[in-house]
Amino acid sequence: MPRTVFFLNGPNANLYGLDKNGTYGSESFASIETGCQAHATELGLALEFRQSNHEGVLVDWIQEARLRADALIINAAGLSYSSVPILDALLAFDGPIIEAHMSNIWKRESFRHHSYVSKAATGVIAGLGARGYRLALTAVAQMLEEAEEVKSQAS
Ligand code: DHK
Repeated sequence: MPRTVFFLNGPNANLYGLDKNGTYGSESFASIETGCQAHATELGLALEFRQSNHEGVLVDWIQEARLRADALIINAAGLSYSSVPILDALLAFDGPIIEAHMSNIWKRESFRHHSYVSKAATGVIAGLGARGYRLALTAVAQMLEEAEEVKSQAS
């Protein structure tokens, strides 16, 4: 059975590619999703790629991931720096969590340097644009495979 990965995107991610100052590159959000879906298929992962501008919706999806997902990739966007509810929901998730950002958040304004999501994340990928999203998928596929191997050796 394929492993399920939730890839959750926060506020304004739907505007990627339309951003006038080019911080997030020229690729549209829909095209980024298509690339991630294709890569997930290559990796044998079932991918749920979602975006919301609403904190509570993201919290609901993280709680849904507890029941349905083996790993979680999240770009909480601007909510990364403020959302204790998202952090608390992530802390209740059992599998690997990758925090992803399109831009290098540490090269930007200081208010982007402290992410609550990082407190729950297994690892962080930032500054590599949509390439980083595909690397995050590769990383979780490897982590899930390794966990599977450890489990089968123990049994
Ligand atoms: C995306 C956003 O929308 C910003 O609010 C974050 C993040 C950075 C990104 O790089 O993907 O600060």
